[in-house]
Amino acid sequence: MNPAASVERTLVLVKPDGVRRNLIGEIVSRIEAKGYSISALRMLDADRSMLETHYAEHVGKPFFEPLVEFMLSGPIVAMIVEGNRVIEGFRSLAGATDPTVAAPGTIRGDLARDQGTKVVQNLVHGSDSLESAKREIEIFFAGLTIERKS
Ligand code: DAT
Ligand code: MG
Repeated sequence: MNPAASVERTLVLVKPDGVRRNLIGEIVSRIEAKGYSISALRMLDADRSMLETHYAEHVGKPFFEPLVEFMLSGPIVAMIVEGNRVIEGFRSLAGATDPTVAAPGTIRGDLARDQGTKVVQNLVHGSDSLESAKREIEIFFAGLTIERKS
């Protein structure tokens, strides 16, 4: 535990399976119920170049092309979520990558399962480090400056 950690921002995506299954509200609700705030939100159709940048670490893996195709298969929702230790906290809310073993109580554990597809469909993405968060926020919210009056 590191209680002195400062406020962070993370990039959360509701993937096409989450949008298709009408789970945007459920996912947003879990994030808000945990106490994090949403500082930006948009729905979009990602394009291949955004996804190749976003998932650059996975280029060359067998699931890479199915992953990109899946992410292109429908609209997604991108959010900037803010709070102390939110990067780690959202990944904990999301649960393990493989929804079959993701713990009950997590988004993936409660709401997703193996569909027998080449790529795991697990409803959400969350940045895994400060560096990834900064990089990924720039992909989905290029040039956005967040200013709040209060
Ligand atoms: P996470 O989304 O939990 O950060 P990741 O970055 O390792 O997981 O992988 C990105 C996505 O690719 C993941 O959400 C689902 C898919 N994926 C990962 N590993 C996979 C595998 N071994 N087989 C099929 N799909 C996989
Ligand atoms: Mg990842």
